[in-house]
Amino acid sequence: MNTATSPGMSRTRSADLIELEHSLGAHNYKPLDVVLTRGERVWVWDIDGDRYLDCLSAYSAVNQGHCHPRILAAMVEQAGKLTLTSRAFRNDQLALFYEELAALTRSHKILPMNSGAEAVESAIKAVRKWGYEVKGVPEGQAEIIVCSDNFHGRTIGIVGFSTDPDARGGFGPFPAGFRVIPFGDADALEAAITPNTVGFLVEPIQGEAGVIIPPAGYFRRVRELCTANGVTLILDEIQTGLGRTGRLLAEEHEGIEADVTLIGKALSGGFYPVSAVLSNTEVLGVLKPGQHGSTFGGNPLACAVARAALKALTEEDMIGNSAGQGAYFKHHLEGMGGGAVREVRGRGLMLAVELHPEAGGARRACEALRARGILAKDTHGHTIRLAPPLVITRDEIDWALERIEPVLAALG
Ligand code: IF1
Repeated sequence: MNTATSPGMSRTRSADLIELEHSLGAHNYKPLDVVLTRGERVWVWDIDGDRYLDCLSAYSAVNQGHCHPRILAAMVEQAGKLTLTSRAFRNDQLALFYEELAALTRSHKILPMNSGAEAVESAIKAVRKWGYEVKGVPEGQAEIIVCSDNFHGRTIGIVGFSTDPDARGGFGPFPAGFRVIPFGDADALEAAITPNTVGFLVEPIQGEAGVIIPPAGYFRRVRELCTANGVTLILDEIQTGLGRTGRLLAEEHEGIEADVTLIGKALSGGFYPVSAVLSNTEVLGVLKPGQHGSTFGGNPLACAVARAALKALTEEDMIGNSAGQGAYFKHHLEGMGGGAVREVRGRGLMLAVELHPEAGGARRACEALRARGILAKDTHGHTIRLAPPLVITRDEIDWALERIEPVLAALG
């Protein structure tokens, strides 16, 4: 009997897989109980054959859409040629990856890594070293300023400066040298800067915090303060970058340029972990042979995949589509809710619907959306994040709106 064509059998299979995961895996996630097996563009299918519109895009890693054919072809081709050399030797993809990424982002130096957290850690290392060697900070005294409600990853260094008790609690001791200020408050930044401040690490829009957009003009003042005080401005664009907000980088909305920009996630279109530290100053120049590295960072498979992912993003106008469809989606979300919606926030296709506290919670709303064929993720209790792949069409947004409306209306 073919389980794939028998609903009864595959329901059992779905339950079996969930049970197996539960018994063998660490319980550091509580996913929706949908077991996905296939994806194409904005759509994913579970093992029962039910189709869903993906409104999470793997936290913006799948901006180009699931299984994008050009990225797939590049991956398959490169996988059959050469996958990993380590950085002990050179490969013929790395230089081209640098060339294309530098041209696109107008960066001077690039450090390739794998995960987003590794890019963040790498930037912290480079900026500290730059502080000692270039800025002249006394050894061991470098300070980095970060924001409350930040999300930059899961390593010890990073969770050490998280303000989320779940992310940080029980994992200490942590590295010193970080100072936390409120997000969106340039006066707080000015007050926190000391002669030992080497960097300010911040998300252009706070993602995990619930798609929080800072006040207009905030980043212009941040840029001025960093420049005036010799502080490296490090923008974590791991989630906001690569078209998600309707521009290549979210910094463009603010009319500023970071000194160091971190990208990851969609750099591979979801095929492979690829991240990078981009630098416009000589910050990355302080890293000398033997002082930093990664077995997989800059490998030819990663580079070939990333090159194709960047081409798909730019040549297929996904960034323009993100801006246009995002504005349309947001406008229509704002017009619905039957009282349950407190606020709709976002830029491009990085959107969030915040519910009133009495509306019964965003997790419940996401379960209801799932029952209607939409996969979305709750955050912080009352916020639903909506971030479909950037290839979504007007018709597909209308399809989503038709299903979101009754769910929000039923929340009361
Ligand atoms: C998980 C959130 C999103 C990020 C920013 C660095 C990283 C991330 C701005 C680290 C990663 C992910 C990781 C994912 C949940 C997720 C997330 F809800 F936690 F905040 F996207 F909204 N900087 N974000 O958003 O990148 O090391 O994971 O490659 O399950 O932890 P990574």
